[in-house]
Amino acid sequence: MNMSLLYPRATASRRVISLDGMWQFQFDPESAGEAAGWTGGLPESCSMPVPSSFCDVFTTKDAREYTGDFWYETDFFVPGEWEGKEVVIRFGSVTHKAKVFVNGAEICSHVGGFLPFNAVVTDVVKYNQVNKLSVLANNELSETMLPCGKTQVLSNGKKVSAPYFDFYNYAGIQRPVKLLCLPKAAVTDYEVKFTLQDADAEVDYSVKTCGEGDVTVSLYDKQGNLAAEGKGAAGKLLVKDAKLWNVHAPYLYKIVIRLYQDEKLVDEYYDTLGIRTFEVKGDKLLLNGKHVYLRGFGKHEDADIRGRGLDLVTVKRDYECLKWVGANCFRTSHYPYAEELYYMADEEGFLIIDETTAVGCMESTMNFLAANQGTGKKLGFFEKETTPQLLEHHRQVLHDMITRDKNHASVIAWSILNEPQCTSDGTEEYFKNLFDYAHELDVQKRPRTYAVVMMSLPHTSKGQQFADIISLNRYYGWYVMGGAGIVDAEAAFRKEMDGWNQVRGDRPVIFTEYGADTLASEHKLPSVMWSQEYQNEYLEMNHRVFDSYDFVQGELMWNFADFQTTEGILRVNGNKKGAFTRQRQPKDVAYVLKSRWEALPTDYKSDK
Ligand code: EVA
Repeated sequence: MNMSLLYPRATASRRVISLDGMWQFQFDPESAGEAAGWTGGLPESCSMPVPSSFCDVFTTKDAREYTGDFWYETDFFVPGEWEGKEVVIRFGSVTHKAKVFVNGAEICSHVGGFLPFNAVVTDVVKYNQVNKLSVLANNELSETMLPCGKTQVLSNGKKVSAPYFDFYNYAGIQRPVKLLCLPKAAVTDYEVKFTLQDADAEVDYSVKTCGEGDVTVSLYDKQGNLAAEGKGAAGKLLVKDAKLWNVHAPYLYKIVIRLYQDEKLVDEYYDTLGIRTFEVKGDKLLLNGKHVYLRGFGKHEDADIRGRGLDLVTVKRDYECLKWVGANCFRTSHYPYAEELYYMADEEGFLIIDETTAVGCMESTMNFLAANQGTGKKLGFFEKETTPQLLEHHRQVLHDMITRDKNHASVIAWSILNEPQCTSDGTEEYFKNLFDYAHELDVQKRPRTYAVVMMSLPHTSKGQQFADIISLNRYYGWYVMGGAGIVDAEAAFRKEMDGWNQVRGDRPVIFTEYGADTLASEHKLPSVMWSQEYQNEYLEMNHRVFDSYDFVQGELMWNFADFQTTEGILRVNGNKKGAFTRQRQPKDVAYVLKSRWEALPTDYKSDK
């Protein structure tokens, strides 16, 4: 039960109580809290909302930039009638490390800040009483954990985060926390795969349970009518006249899984289920056998004050903006997002490229110097002494992401890394391990990809051989040959594309990033870099290039909205490549995208 990552649902056999709200919070810079007995109560705490990042709610720089251990604490009541069942506290995420205590007893720990985990507390809670939940968290970055980075110590002794990635290292309990009561014998997971036959669909399912019992699986249509039924932990459902899930036209069935012991119902779990197929065929992407051209964005979970904390208002606004601008797809750059977002993509008919937390796997000047001091030897990022540790963690993240997200109709592909250093020898072994593992874990065998950094060129990248879709992050006209040099940028871009055409085999290429920083306050005629006019010109140049290569099958602009990064000379209080501002209002470029994307047919380039 501990490992079940099923999204919490209240049913005849299950109870869910939200623990979100105002908790208590305290920094622990000396890492002394545990020894000092803080699990019995925080000595000098302040209030802190859950879910939220802690960083931007404070008004001092020390608090915002705090790096190290910190504590969250709340009280919760466990109903007496739950005795004899399994009681679990389910964290949507704690960034980046967590150790959980209940009534002072250590329950579990977890590493990785963007996926759920469970604390089974059946034997430690006091029933019909109030209990104390304490979480010791830590937000330090390292090279053996994802995302990669390191911690630096300032001359005043304070630690600060040095991310190897371009987004602010927001931390805290950033997603919902739920108290669950589950039956001892229960459904722990299920998976489905689809075959379409004329108007009908076959749903191959398999269900995992803890405890023996008889399983039934029922599929209901939107009106609540039974559409198909199966008996046994694995089997096939035949859905007559299946209504398919589609882009912007989603149809969701309800799947209900029941577990019986001696003909008595002991557990019931339900989920929404979209029936669809997705595959790469030659250089085309096919949804339900029909060609689809991707258009949309790389996104972030990022908003004013709450940082990376789940905020349903922002989630709703984002989907409204995505629909308005004519997008059909986004990438969860650079980490798996909150589950609520995937359910909404299923409901709204959006396609998701689901990305792991593998960002920053790149030899920066900083880590290169530290790792190779004095040796003069150039080591690749995947050839370090610590690489086996990183790989183990990466496998865990991939496992949990695919386990959590595999049944969403919206999820069409796995992005296994973002911009890794993939020109050195260690790349192949590291990549093969993960790309094979993704196929092993996913019964639907969704295409696997990773976002290829600028410096990785068609003939130097050792990673591209593993990708089912080649995904490029390219900034011709921004980081290179910007401004008046955009003419040369276009020529260099085309030259590189000709190179990809030589090595791609019969695979599609999509753009997972292209963009230019732009201040919503700036206009200039003629354009200069950072002005809205330049962002428009930059995009128009990129689109011209995309339109001239038929094997380019998607364009995900960087970024949907402006977002917070670490401060520095390359960023004006954050990354400003958004088509929308951080407050989700359109820049001029959003209208350029809207008129292009609304005019492009869904199956753009299908006949070529
Ligand atoms: C950028 N470029 O420079 C973006 C980053 C992103 O924010 C990248 O994948 O190549 C990264 O994280 O704006």
